[in-house]
Amino acid sequence: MGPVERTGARLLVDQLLIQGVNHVFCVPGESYLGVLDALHDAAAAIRLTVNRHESGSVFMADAYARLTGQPGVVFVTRGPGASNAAIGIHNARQDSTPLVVFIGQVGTDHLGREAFQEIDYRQMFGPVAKAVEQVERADRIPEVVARAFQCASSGRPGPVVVALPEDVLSDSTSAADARCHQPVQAAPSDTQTAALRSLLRQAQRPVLMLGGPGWTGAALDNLRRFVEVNDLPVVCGFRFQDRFDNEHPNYIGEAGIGINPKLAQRIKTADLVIAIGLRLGEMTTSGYTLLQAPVPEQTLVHVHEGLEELGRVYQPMLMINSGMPQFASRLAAMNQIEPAPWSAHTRAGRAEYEEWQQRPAAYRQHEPTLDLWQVMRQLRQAVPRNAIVANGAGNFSVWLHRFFRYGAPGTQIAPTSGCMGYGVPAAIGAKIAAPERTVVCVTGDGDLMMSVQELATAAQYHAGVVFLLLNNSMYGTIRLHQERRFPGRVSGTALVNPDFPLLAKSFGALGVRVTDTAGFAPALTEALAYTRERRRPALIELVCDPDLLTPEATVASLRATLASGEPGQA
Ligand SMILES: Cc1ncc(C[n+]2csc(CCOP(=O)(O)OP(=O)(O)O)c2C)c(N)n1
Ligand SMILES: [Mg+2]
Repeated sequence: MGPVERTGARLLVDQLLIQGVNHVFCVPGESYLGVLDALHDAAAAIRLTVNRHESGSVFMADAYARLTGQPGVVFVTRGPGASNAAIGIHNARQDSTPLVVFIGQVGTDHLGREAFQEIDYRQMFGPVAKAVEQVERADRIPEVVARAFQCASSGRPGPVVVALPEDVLSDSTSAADARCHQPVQAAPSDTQTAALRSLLRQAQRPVLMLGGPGWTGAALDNLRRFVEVNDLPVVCGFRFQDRFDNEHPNYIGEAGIGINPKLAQRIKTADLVIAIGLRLGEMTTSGYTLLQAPVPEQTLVHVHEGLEELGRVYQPMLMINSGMPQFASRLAAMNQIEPAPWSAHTRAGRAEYEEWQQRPAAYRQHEPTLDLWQVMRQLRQAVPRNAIVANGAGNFSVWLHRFFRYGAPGTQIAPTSGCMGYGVPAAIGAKIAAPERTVVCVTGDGDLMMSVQELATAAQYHAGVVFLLLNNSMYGTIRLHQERRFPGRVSGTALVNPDFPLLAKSFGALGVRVTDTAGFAPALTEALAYTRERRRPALIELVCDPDLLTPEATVASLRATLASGEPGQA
């Protein structure tokens, strides 16, 4: 565009259009009224979703970004708005989600005075966001916005914060537009792929670990071809279970919280670990025990988009800085390794996964009236394979992650940062991004109540999400840790909850309570039909047995184990 006079706010919205933005999530504030006004004119191209809490805006934008592959965009107001958004910014950093979060700021002539709601965002978000920018002149809006999108989407993606002083939005400028950003990823060299092949040729018990951002459907197809040709066992990292079809005979499980002990052993005793796309973080490595830091016993190959992740904790034998599509196409082109002596090891890994999916050990002590093992199996059968399943944090997610089988890529939306309150808005954001798909959110009584206000957003935007609430009337995860460390001394973990079906109904949602196993299947059928036909949310409250802490442990079994002095595996 030529030298047209525009306000900073209008120039900013024009840059959003150029960057390909078609959806913005926000809670309004007087600090960026001009932007809201410019969005009014751009309404045909940019949809605006207004939330009830800024964490909801960021979590919804996060899910939207994961599903569309485009950076999610959020607007929040200064001070309090920014503070409410912080949880989502932290989560997006840990999840490597590309986001651009615009935050209102005091006028440039008051900066540094601790003016009304002023925060120095560079200090506040410095260690949290991938980058923090503050635009201090209207004519530099195009440059800074382009940089924010470029940074958010290249290398290891992440959240970028952009502070917008009020006068910068109201000033006029004839600055020219920027261009659309171009996400940039590295590619492996011939030498690196040859080195990988040579390490694989020497292996007897290799394990491939998969996860992280940046995968496309085509990249995962290429990876699957490589896995099938070489009959390799595949482990998905913590909350990246949808990167490989869980029904596939080469899938052997998730390296996450409550890992199958046999899988942990298989990884520990592997002679070659090829980690592709995922961070070798605390949750995926069982607290840095599956691999020793800094020099693991296994030969380690680490492939990651972010240069800074390579050699961060571990010193791999081979490090490859590459985007996932770039790396996977090289894998697909690699000649088959012959002979591959590990087929029996792959089959054994799969058999251990199947065994781990059988009836939970805790049922030996305690048969629950409402069987969550059956619930997860029935859920699996009732929803299409491309259904999106979101969750937040809590022990309820252990049942889902262990007994559900994720199918296609982009079907799991779960926070690797373990932040409560994520699942509810993320599921709504996913439904807004993909209205034709079935979206289910599995949540807990603690987790739901951290974002319950977003049910209003779901109703307002016709997001027909099915919420499965596992209500055990407590912060069960913390109670589990409490029973291990301070048995019998319940402190700060019991909850008195509202009438959840009634609460759901007040938001215009279907609200159903299920108290036994037989009640679940009909309730799910009703909820799926309701969300599809009425385009409104539905909530199924599952009244859970508080004694059943995990699939492995009841309160009684945990106390007995501790009393006998045996090391428990809970
Ligand atoms: C925002 C946030 N606050 C606190 C925690 C610590 N925390 C982890 S799980 C949990 C309890 C979750 O309760 P609920 O959703 O009821 O699930 P349950 O463990 O009972 O199945 C808490 C308090 C957290 N992870 N995130
Ligand atoms: Mg609970």
